[in-house]
Amino acid sequence: VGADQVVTDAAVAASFAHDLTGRFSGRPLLVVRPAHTGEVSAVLRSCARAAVAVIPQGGHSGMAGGGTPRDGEVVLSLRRLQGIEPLDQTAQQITVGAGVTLEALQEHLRPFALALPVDHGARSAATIGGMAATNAGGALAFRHGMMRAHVRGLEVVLADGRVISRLSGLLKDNSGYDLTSLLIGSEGTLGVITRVRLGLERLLPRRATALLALPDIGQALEVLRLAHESVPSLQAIDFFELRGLRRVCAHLNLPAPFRRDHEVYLIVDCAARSDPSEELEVFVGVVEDALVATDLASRRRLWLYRDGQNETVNALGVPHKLDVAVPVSLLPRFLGELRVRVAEIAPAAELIVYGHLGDGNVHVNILGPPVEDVRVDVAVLELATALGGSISAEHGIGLAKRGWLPLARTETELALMRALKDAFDPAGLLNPDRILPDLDPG
Ligand code: 2HG
Ligand code: ZN
Repeated sequence: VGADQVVTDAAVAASFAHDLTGRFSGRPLLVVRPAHTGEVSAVLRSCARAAVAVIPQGGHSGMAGGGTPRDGEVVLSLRRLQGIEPLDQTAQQITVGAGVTLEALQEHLRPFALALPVDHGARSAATIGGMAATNAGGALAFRHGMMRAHVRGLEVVLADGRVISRLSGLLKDNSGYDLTSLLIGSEGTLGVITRVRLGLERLLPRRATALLALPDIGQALEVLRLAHESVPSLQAIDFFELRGLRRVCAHLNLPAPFRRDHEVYLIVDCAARSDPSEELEVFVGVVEDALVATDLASRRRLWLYRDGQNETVNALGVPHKLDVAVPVSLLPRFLGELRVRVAEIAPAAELIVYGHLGDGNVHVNILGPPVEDVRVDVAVLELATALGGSISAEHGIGLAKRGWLPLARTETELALMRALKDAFDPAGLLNPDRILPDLDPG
């Protein structure tokens, strides 16, 4: 890759070695920055020969320790894989290098009035390769699905350097097992994604965003029901609470959005061919207060109250960060029991909760208890599981939750996952110990 693309200087390597939450960090052996698939393949062959562990890394905006090195691992940074291939306007698809950021792709596609219908607050850092490897979700997922729904093909380098490439973009391809699609959501444990073919959607020109104030989460579900019934332009419906709002306003120096406080807030995003704000009138009478914006700058200002939550929490300390999902109708019960359990275990803890209402994805952030004290983590994951939910909605398992995977998966499923890992990476050098828990010695 050239000597200048191998970073051994500890101070420089450190910038690849600390995650956003402040929870995970390591001292990598080195950071290597290949520029194309051939170089990725050569790097992986060398690492296999030397039997060193490799951790593939994109924009490093993940929150589960899936992309943060531990001591002695080689960071394989994919950020230089920046190619954007010509847009296929007939198929409405595009192939891009793994290192292209979501924001760069959005800017590239805007003049064509097209977009990848996956979006989230980390758009300036997150790369398309990393988003495919983690099956990224975000606020549009309840309407458009997660990354998996939009990946039409992948090029992947295996742990021993062999390359598989399925980039023709066929929607219909049932010629045997769909091997590359196993890579989606595999968090760098099965292979390294180098190119991604994406299906795109037409950008709808007229937009409206509403910030709605509500007395409780039960009423938020009533808004969701109404939205499904009579707001066909709905693209996103996220929620947050008063405690989080107060923290965001203080941290980002924002004015309170309404004259008085409310318990729960929803941010609703709509897109259509003609002005969708009229559709929002259906909420009058159901909400306690509302603000509506149609121009980009005002819409962004409203979203800051929601998208600023993650940054604000991280600035307050190292949180216990639990990304879970529960069936939407059980959200009031989940949030009620969550508060009781956390108060029992850690009475002084601060609980900041927000997330994606439409798909029951709750971001539980708990500040106060030391990171090693995992009693609150266990309580949250067990509660979500007991209600038929998931221990990881959109952030993945990484290092953060591998010990708890048996809560979510049966022995049979875990055995199949281990067999897949062995088939793809028999020496166990790719992102070792991420996702899969240690084998029970008994
Ligand atoms: C979001 O929805 C991100 O803001 C981050 O998924 C979630 O801060 C979090 O826990
Ligand atoms: Zn989220």
